[in-house]
Amino acid sequence: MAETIRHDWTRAEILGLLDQPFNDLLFQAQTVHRRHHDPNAVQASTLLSIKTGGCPEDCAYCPQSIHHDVALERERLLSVEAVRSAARRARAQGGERFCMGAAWRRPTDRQLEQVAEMVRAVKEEGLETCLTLGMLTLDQARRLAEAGLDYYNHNLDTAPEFYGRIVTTRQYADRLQTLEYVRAAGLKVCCGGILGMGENREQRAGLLQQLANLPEHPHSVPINLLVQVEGTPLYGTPPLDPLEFVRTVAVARILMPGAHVRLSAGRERMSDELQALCFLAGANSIFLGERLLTQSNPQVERDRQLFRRLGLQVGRVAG
Ligand code: SAM
Ligand code: DTB
Ligand code: SF4
Repeated sequence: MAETIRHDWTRAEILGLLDQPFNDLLFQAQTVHRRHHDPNAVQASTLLSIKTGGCPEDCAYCPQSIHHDVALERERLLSVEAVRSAARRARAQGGERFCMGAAWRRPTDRQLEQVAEMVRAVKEEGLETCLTLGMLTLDQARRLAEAGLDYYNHNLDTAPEFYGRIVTTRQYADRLQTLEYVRAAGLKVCCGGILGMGENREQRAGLLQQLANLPEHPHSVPINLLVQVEGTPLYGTPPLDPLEFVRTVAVARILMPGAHVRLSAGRERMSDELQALCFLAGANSIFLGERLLTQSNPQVERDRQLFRRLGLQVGRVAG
C-alpha cells in the first residue's frame, strides 16, 4: 500500500494500478482516502466565467475558442460589482471556493489588475478564491498572491504525447512553466485534466504521472469528463466507459493522497450511481451551481437530494 508521498511514479506502476480488478482498486483508493480525509465530506467550488468566448487558443474540447464554430455569446470582462453579487449567491448556496475563469491565452497587465480587484471583492464576501486566466508571468503570479488569491487553476489536460492532438497553439512546456511560476509565488495549485477525449488508458496514466510527479502534488485535482459541445472538433468522440472514468479517479486518489480530487465538468450527464462510485473512489470535491463556465451543471436541488441520499456533507451546508 502506497503510504509515502511520492513524486517518482513510473508509467508502468500507474498502469499496474489502473489494470487491477475493479474491486481491488476501489478498496485501495478508499483505504488511502480514509487515511487522509473525512470520507463523508465533499468540498464545494462555484464557477463564474468573467470573460467569455473569443479565445485565440485552439483547444479541441473548448466551446470558447475562435477556431471553432460554436453558437456562444461572447462577453467582455465583467464588472467587479457583477462578480461580487455572483460570489454572494454562491456563498448562499453553500459554496466554499469561488473560481473565476477567463477565455484568455494570457492576461495583459491591465487585465490582471482588474481581476486582482475581483479577487479582493470575493475575499470580502468570505469565500476562498481561485482564478484560471491562461498563462502567467512570474510577476503576474506574484501580484495575484499579493491581492490575496488562494488558488490558481491551470490544467495539463492530457498526457504529453497526446497534447498535440488537442492543442496546437501552445506547448506542454508552457503549461509546466506557468505552474512553476504559480508555485514560486506561493499560490496553491489546482491542476488536472479531461478524460474522454479519445485518449487510451496508457495516456490517462500519462496524465496522472505528470500530475503526481510535479514538485508538489496539486492541492486540487479537477478530473473533467469531456462535455461534448457541437461545433468543437471533439464533438462526436466515442464516449469513455464510465467505469474507466471511476478507475482513473481512484488512481488519482492513490497517487495524490492529500489532494482534493474534484469530480468536475461532465457531472450533469452522469447518473447518481456513477457519481456515488466516484465518491467511493476518492473524489471529494465538486463544482456546485447550475453553470460551469459556459455549459450546464446539475441543478442545485438535484445535487442536494443526491448528497442527502449518500449522507455526504457538501460545502458549508449539510447535504
Ligand atoms: N483559458 C484558460 C485556460 O485554458 O487555462 C482558463 C479557462 S479554460 C475553459 C479551463 C479548463 O476548462 C480547461 O483547462 C479545460 O480543462 C476545461 N474545459 C474546457 N472545456 C471543456 C469541456 N468541453 N469539457 C471538459 N472540460 C473543459
Ligand atoms: C476545470 O478543470 N474545470 C472547470 C474549471 N477547471 C475552470 C471548467 C470546466 C469547463 C467546462 C466547459 C464550459 O463550461 O465551458
Ligand atoms: Fe481558450 Fe482556455 Fe478554452 Fe483553451 S480552454 S480555448 S485556452 S478558454
